[in-house]
Amino acid sequence: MDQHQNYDSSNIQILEGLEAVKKRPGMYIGSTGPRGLHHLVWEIVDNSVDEALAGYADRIDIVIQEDNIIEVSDNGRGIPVDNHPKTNLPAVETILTTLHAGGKFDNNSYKVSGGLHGVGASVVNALSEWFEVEIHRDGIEYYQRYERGVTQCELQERGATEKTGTRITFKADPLVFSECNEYDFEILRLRIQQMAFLNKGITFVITDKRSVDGQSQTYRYDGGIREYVEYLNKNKDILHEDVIYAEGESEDIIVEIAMQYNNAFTQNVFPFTNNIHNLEGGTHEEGFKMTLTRILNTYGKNNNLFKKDESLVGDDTREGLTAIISVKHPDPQFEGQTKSKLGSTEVRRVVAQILSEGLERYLMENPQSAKIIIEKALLASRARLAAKKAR
Ligand code: 0RA
Repeated sequence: MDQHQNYDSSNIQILEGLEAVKKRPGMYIGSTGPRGLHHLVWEIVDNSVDEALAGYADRIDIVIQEDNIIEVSDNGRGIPVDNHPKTNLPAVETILTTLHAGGKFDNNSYKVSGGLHGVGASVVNALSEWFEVEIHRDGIEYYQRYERGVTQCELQERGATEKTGTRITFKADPLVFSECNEYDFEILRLRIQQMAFLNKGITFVITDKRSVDGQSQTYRYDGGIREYVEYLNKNKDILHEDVIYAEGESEDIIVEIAMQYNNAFTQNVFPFTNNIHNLEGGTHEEGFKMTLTRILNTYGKNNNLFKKDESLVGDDTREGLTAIISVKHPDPQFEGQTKSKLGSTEVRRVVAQILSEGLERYLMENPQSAKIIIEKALLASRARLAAKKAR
């Protein structure tokens, strides 16, 4: 096949891909209502988060410009611009105009983006009235523009630059998002704050420039999910000062757990996979619960904190508990009604192993807190048994 023919055939594939997205946007972004509209932002932000998690970026700016134009910039390496052998187009153009092109260029990259939909920037491009990319890389500033996913000009060199990074600016297509084209600052702000908690050390700045008194918020949590737990417990009476924290990596799965008890009776255990909250739980939550129950029972018995025949069931160990379980998995499997339940079975034992080590160590080193935690669980256990007896 000669170069020209190759170019033509891949060009046709690109157009077919874009048409599929435009025909059934809901299949790619869930809906064309407010959720789908906000989903466009997350698709773009996720790519910058991946670049940061790979260790190349530490700042991401999200701006809502006038007319609901979204601008997302990062200080990463910049999307590659070299010619891609298959399409004979610059890598950036291939990524932004081809369905599922992401990841194909960089096999050893550890991708965290791609949760429920995780369809990539080309889908956002296809569903945008216009879409522009600006890349700073190797001392050169590059620029390209697309309309409804169709390339408008060759990748341009716009001169010299000192910095590196990527800026994407897009306007959601009003013909697609006909009922809703207004971004809700609160929705964007809350999710950005959550991303900042879940990805320690990255600075996120979100700015709303739609009105004269526009607002801006900066989030950066070096303590990550430890600070998330402190934040969730901030109006509660905590039972021990320091947040219990465990982290580790095994079988390519990164696990972080943060937990702290308060004197209330509700449980707040939030499991995440690749920065997405799993409302239906899954194997990470199962591994967490069974290990917490096992370790607290063992500790209580070994340290003579139980009256004879006493033991804790799972629910006893979670009264007043605030916990975040965050796993980063290169290829997670989901199940359940809304595909929000983590099914990957290996995660259960990886979480169990990492929590066992971390929690055992914490209890050993903090006997005062350990005693308070066991007593809290025993209180729950005794109340449970008393209620049962009364019935
Ligand atoms: C190096 C290689 C690849 C992508 C990037 C850097 C990169 C992409 C984005 C998107 C937003 N900001 C970015 N910064 C860097 C190619 C890997 C692939 O094909 O996904």
